[in-house]
Amino acid sequence: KPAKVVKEALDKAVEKVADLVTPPAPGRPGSAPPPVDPPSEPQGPLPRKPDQASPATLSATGAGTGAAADVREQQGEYLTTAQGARLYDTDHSLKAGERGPTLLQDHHLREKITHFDHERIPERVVHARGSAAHGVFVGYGTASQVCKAGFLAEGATTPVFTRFSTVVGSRGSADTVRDTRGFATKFYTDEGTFDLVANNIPVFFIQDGIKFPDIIHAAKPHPDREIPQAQSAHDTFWDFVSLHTEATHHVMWHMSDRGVPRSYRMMEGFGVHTFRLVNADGVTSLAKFHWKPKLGVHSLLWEEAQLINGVDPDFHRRDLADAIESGAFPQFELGIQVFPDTPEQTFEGIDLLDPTKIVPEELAPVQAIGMLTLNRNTTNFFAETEQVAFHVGHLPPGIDVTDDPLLQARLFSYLDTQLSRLGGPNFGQIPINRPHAPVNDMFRDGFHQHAVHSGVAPYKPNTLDGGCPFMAGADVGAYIEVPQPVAESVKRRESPTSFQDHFTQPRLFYRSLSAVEREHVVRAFTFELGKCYEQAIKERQLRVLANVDAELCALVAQGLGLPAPEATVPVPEVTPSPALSQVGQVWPVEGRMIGIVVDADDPDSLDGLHQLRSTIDAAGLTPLIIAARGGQLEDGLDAQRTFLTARSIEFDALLVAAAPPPAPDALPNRDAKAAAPAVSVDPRVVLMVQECFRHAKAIGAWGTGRNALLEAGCAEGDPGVVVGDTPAEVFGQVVELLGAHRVWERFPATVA
Ligand code: HDE
Repeated sequence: KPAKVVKEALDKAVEKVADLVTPPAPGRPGSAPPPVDPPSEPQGPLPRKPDQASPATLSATGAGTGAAADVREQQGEYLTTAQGARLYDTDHSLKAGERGPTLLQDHHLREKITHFDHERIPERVVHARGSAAHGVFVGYGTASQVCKAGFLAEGATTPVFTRFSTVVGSRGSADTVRDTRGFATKFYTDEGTFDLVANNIPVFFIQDGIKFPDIIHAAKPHPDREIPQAQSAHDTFWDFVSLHTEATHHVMWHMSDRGVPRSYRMMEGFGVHTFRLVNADGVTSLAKFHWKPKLGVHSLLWEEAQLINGVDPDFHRRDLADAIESGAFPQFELGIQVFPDTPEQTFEGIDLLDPTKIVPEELAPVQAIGMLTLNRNTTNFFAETEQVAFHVGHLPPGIDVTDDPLLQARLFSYLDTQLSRLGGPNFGQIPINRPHAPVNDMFRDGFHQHAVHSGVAPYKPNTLDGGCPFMAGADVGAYIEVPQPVAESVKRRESPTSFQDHFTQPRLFYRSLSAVEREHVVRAFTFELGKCYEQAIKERQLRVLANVDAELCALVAQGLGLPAPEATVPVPEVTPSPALSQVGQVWPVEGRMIGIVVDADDPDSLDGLHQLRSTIDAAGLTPLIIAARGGQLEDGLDAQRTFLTARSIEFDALLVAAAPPPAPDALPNRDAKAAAPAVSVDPRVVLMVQECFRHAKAIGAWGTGRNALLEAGCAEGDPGVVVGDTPAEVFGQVVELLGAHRVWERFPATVA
C-alpha cells in the first residue's frame, strides 16, 4: 500500500511539472483561465534597469581565494532552494494526502517560512526612517592647504552613498514630521572610507554623549502607550528640554522651519562637531563641515507638513527617488569653516568643542571644497539603505577628531550599535559597507564571515606568512593620529565653564530670522506646548523662552493662555547672522513640481499645455497634469493626477488652465451633494487653489482658469497670483515667483 501511495504522489508531481512546463490548452475543461498569460519558456532574471547597477564595491575577500567576489543576486531561470536545488512547486506544502497534516520533512516549506520569519532586523535605535541614493563626489582641490585627504584633491572623483533620515520616528513613520534630519554620507575613498555623519541642524541637544539615552528616551513615544509616533509635541520631550537648558539652541532650530524641510534636496547638512584637519606638511587646523544644497534651503509650512503625513507619508522618499529618476540630480557643495588650531580651541570667544554652538558664517566664511551629486537610486532598499552602517570614526588620513565630548561618545556608539543591528562584527563585509580601498585587516571568523582568508598567521609579528601584512608609514598613506597633547588634569565628571551659556546663541538664531520665520517659530512652540498635558512643563518652558527673547516668550504665552514670565538671566546683545535665514534670495527651480489643472472637454486648456510643454522642460520643472479623470486626454497628453488623487501639497506652484465643472465624484456622498450649493467649478479644484493660496505658493491662470480662481476667492492683483492672456506669459512670471520658494508677502506680519 505505501508503495502505491508513493507512486500516486509521484505521478501527481510529474503531472504537475508537466502542467507547468506545458501551459494548459486554453479552454481545457475544469481549468480556470489564468488571470494573465504566464511565460511559456523559462527565462533568466529580469535585466536591471539602467539606474539599478549594483554598488561598485570591491570584495573584502582577498583575490584568488576561490570565494565569489561578486554581489550575490538572483541567478538562473528556475526557482531553487537556498542550496540551489530546483523546485517544482512553491504553492503547496507537502501533506499526508490532499487534506492531511503537513509533514515535518517539507524542507522547502520550513526553509521558506524560517527565512521569512527572520526577514526583519532591528531598526536603527535612532534615525530608523530614512532613504538613500548613490552618487559621486568631486573635489575642487581648494582644501589642499589645510587637508591632505586625497578625495579632496582637484578633480578627484569618489563614489558615495548618502542616507537621509528623520531621528525619532520608527521605520514606517511619516516623512514630514517636525524633527531633525540626518544627512550621512559614505565616501568610498582610495585611502579608506570616510563617513560624514551629519544632521540638517548645526548644533545638538546635548554637550556630552552620556546624555544621549536621556534625550532620546524623552523624545521617543511614551513608554506606556507608545504614542505619539515621530513627534516632539508631547510631555516627556518638553519635560526634558525645559529642565536641560543646554538643549535650547537645538530646540530653537527644531521649532523653526528647519524642522520641516521641503525636500531632502533642499536641506543644509552640518557635521556639528569641530574636526581636526592635517595638511601634507603635518600642520593642523580645526574645521566644521557644511553641505550647501544647490537648490537652496526650503521648508514646508506646518499645515502642509501635517497634510502630507496623511496624503503621502513617503513624500521625502518619493521626492528624492523621483528627482534622481527624472535626471534632476540633487547636488550639494561641501564646505568648511576653518579655524586656527590653538590650545584654547576657541574662535572669537566661541568654544569649538561645544556642540551646542555655531560659528556664524559672517565670522568664518564657508569655503567650498567639492561637489556631491546624487545620481543613482538604490537597487534594493534593504540591502543598501537598511544595511548601510555609518561611523564617525571612519576617517581617511588628513581628517582627525577633536575632544568634543559628544563626538567622543559617538566614536564608541556607532560601532557598538551595528553588533546587534547587523548581527555581528562582520557588517563591514556587507556589499554596501565594503570599502573600495583594499582591506587586509587580520580580523577573522565571527558571524556572517564572507571572506575565505588564506594564510596561517593572522597575527603580528609573524614569520609564517612572511611577516605579512606590513605596517605602513606616512609616506605610503598610513592613518596617523595627530599627536595632540592631552591636558594634564584630574579625572572628573564636569563640563568646562564655557559650556554654561545656554541662551546667547538661541537668541542669536531667533533674531537672525525674518519676521515670517520668527512667526513660524512662535507658532511651533505654541503648537507643541499646547499638546502637552502638564501645566508645570509649559510654565517651565516659558521661563526658558523668557531667557531667550521677551517677544518670543510673550507670544507663546499668549497662545497658551498663560502669563509671560520675566527673564532670570541678563538677555545678551547679539549681532544677527543673515546666513541663518532662509528668506530673501532667489534659487534654481530645477526639479520643482508644478501642478496644471486642465479640462479634457476644454480644448483651449489642452492647447495651452502643448504650447508650454517645451518651456516647462527647458525650465527643468516637473509638470503634473491634473484632470477630472485619468488616462489619455488627447494624443500625446496624459493626466498624471485626477481631482481624486491630487492634493495641493504636492505642488510648488499651480497653473489653472481651465475651470472644470463638478465631476460626478466631486462630493463624498449623496447627502453632501444634496446639501451643496450650486457650484460651477469642481470643489476639489477650488480647494487646491485655496490651499496653494493659503500656503503662499505662486498661482497662475489663463483662459477659463480665471473663473476657478474667482470661485476660490483669490483675484488678480493678490500677491503671487498671475493672470494673463497667454500660457507663456503666465508661466514665465510663475517661475520667477517660484525662485523665491514662496510668496512671502502673503503672510500677515504678526511679529515685529
Ligand atoms: Fe547619531 N547615532 N548619535 N548623531 N546619527 C546613530 O547609529 C549617537 C549624533 C546621526 O543613516 C546610530 O548606525 C550618539 C549627532 C545620523 O544610518 C547610533 C550620539 C549627529 C545617523 C547613534 C549621537 C548624529 C545617526 C543609530 C551622541 C549629527 C543615521 C544607528 C553622542 C552630527 C545614520 C546607527 C544612518 C545614527 C548614536 C549624536 C547623526 C545609535 C550616542 C550629534 C545622521 O549609533
